[in-house]
Formats: sequence, C-alpha cells, structure tokens
Amino acid sequence: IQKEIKTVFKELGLEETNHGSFSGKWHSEGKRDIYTSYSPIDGTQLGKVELSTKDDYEEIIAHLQNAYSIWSEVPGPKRGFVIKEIGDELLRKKALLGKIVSLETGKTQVEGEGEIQEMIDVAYFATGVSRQLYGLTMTSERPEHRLSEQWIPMGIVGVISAFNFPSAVWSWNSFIAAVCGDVVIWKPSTKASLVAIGVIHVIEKVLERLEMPQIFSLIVSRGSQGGEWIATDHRIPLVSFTGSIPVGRKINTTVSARLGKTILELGGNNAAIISSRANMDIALKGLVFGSLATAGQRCTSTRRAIIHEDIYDEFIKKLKAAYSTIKIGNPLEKGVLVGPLIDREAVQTYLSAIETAKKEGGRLLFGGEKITIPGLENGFYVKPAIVEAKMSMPIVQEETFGPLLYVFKYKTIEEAIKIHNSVPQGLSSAIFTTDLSEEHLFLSARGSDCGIVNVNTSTAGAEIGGAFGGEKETGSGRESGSDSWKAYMRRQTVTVNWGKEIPLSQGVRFDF
Ligand code: UN1
Repeated sequence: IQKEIKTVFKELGLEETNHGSFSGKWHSEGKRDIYTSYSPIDGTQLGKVELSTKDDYEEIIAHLQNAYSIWSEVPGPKRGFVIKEIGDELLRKKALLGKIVSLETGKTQVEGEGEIQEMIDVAYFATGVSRQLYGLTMTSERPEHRLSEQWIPMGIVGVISAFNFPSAVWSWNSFIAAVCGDVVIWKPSTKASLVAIGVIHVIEKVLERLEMPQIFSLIVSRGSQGGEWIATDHRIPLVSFTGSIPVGRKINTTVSARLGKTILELGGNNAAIISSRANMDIALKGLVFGSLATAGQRCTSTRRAIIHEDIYDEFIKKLKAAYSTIKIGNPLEKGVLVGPLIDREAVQTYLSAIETAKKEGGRLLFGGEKITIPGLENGFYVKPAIVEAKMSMPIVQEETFGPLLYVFKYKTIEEAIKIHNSVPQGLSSAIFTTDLSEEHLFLSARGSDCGIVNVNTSTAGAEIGGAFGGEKETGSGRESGSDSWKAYMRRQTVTVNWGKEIPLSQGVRFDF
C-alpha cells in the first residue's frame, strides 16, 4: 500500500504532506495542525494534510468572490465547455484517482473507479445543461407587456461532503453549480481529504490551461469547524450538505437562521419489498448488491428487506448462501466485493447496533462480528449481518452505516408498504415484483414515500441523470440530474412594458 500511494502521489503531483487549503493556489507551509490519513485497508499511513485555518478560509472566500465576478460573466455554453474539459481530464486520470478513493476509503477497485466515472458522467451532463438553463415565458395580463423568467447565478456555493462518496457527490453539486455560473468552496470529509486534494490538483491544471479562474476551492478541517464557518457565512447563499441527520439538522438551523438556502442529503433507511411474485434471481442479486456494496456504507444501501411470507424461508436460505460466498478483504484484490469499514469507530457502531438489535428482540441470522484478514490485521473488517426484526424495535428506525440488513415478513402488499414507510428517513426504496398492480401501487401516492423509487432493481446505484435526494428526515432538495440545476440559481421574474401607457395588474387604477 505504501508503494501504491507513492506512485499515485507522484503521478498526481501530491506530496507526503499536502496543503488542505486551495484558494487558486496551494497555501505555503505554515504553523497549521496536521491530519494524518490512514488506510482502512490495513492501517497504513497514507499521507499528512495541513488543516485550514480561519485566515486560510478568509483568503479563500476573498479569492472566490473575485473568481465569481469573472466566471459569472463567462457565457453558459463556454462554462459548459470548461466542465467538459474537466470531465475529459478526469477520464484520463480515472485509474489514479480511483486508486486514492480505494486506498483512503476502502472501496473496491471497481467502486473506486466508479466514483470517478460518476464525476465524469456529471461533467458531461452538466455540459449539456449549460445550454439548457431555460426560463419560461408567460402571457401577460396587460397589453403591450412581456412576462418571462430568467435564471441568474447565485454566487459562492458551499459543498460539505461525506467520506463514502468522497468526490462524486461533490461533483453532483459543483459541476452543476459551475455551469450555472457559481463558484464553490468544498469542505470534504476529513477522512477522505487526500481524495479531495487529488481531485482539486487535477482540476486546477485544466482551469489554468484554459486561462479560467480557479472556481473550485478547498478547505480541509477537523470535525465540524470548517462546516460551521460555511454555515454561518452570509457570503455563501447556498450550502449543500451530505452526512448524518444530527449534523444536517444543525447545519439547517444555522443556515436558515441567516435565511440562507440549503440542500440536505442526510441519512437513508432504505427498504426493498420482495413480493412472492418477484423474479427471485433478480431480487436476490438486487438485495445483495444493495446491502453489501461499499460495505453497506452508502446513503442508498438497503437496510431493510420486507419479504412475503410464502417465500420468506426459501429466500432467507438463498440470501444466507449468497452472503457466505461474498469475498471480504483487501478491496484492491480481484474478486473481493466487500472491503473494510471506514474506521475503528464505524466497527464499534456496527457491533453495538447488532447488540442492541438482539436486546430488542431481533434474531441474528448471519454474521455480525469483527473479522481479521491475514496480513491486514490493522484493517477494519466485519462480517455482514442479517437480523430478523420487528418494526417495534427502536434500532430499526436508525441508519447504521455498515452491512447490517434487517429482514421482515409480510402478508399483504398494504402491510409491506406500511412497514416500508414507517421510518423517519425517506431516501431510496425498491420493490421486486412482476405483478403490475403491486408495482403501480408502490409508485402511487399510497406507495413509497421516498425521493427515489426503484422497481426490480436495487435501492443503491442511482444514475446521475435523475434528481437525487429524499424526503422526511433525509432532508430536502435534489442534486445532480433532471432540473436540479435550478437550486443553484436564482429565478428572476421579468416584466417589460413596451407600450406608451402604464396599465396596472389586477385592473388596479392609480390615476393622478
Ligand atoms: C451516497 O451514498 O451519498 O445511488 C450517494 C448510489 C450512488 C450514490 C450514493 N450513485 O448508490
């Protein structure tokens, strides 16, 4: 791993100690606190990062204000071209950047590269969007009047991202915001700081070559500090946050108190309904991918399976068999599908959730313990767990960020939907069925209460072309595809009177 990281650093122009502040240039060495990044794969030290100070932050905001005044005047399609060029460069650097993702977050090689692919996809999508920042025209109620709307860039957007999709989710926000004419301050998860630094290094050079301002700035800070600077800063009209519900609630309170805008992508507690009329093969594959990919550390991971009683025993048997064939270990090794959890704390949280589940009456059907992989003794590996649960168990209401799947039995589809919707979160959902009425019931107002709904495919693995986000305590707002771009611009309603009179709306007369 030491060798791997050295090669990657060299190719990307990174150093052993990296600056965690980028304001158009990397900051020079100073008396800053240091964060040391370790790989969850085997505990190897990957590199050090100088954390940002409040002075660095102020310099970054001043830089971004200046960058915004230039960038917001670059024509939209030209901004789109710049983002396309960034996408092209990310494509060239996909293997290298994907490797950092794997080393620092423990994702498998394909998922590490998938992370960069997701950025590339968003870049190309954003390029298309750059020519489609459409406003509507309306028929005016007044003669010789023109009524329409237009979209204006907003300014500096704050993006606070999580370790599990350390750069893809940033790009959902940032590439879209950029084609809208905004500039971005990024506060990544400290646990994935090297990924962020690597990504910004690659993008910096593209912007430099194109003689464009550095529109993406970075601060790396420990704990909540950097997030607080952003949340309280009235110079940042929009803050997009991905992370836990408690932290999201705090950010929301702070930003709303200054009447700023937020996009919140908080916890998920996603469920899949497996009907007795499902194609069992597809259901099994969808469920196993959903619950185990990224070691259950996706916001979209399947955390609950609601299975029809007629097929319950047989399906559980198949599920256990599938779980026992999945290879857990070094995510860089071929054939391994489940890597480590992000850190020691994550393992603790996982194990104690299983203990709580058992105390609350859950029955452990599979796994649920810490495991040691020979040669990777300092890594954070666990055996995925399946727990037979009841909806009355309080732990089931919570998102545990790991490969912990609760299974439930149901009789009628109405009961399944009730179980499905009975948690506070509302991100992603799935039904596996070949029965049209079940499918359409799930897609109706009486069905899934989530922001994302899937039929015969997994709760996880959304494409970037759709709008991503949730309901209830998952937060609000949408990112990435469809018309999510609208959140990154301000809408302006335009009335033009081209006549020689000034008639008033609603028939009001004001003669004098
Ligand atoms: C997240 O976990 O925050 O839909 C995002 C998926 C990925 C994105 C997950 N494309 O599983």
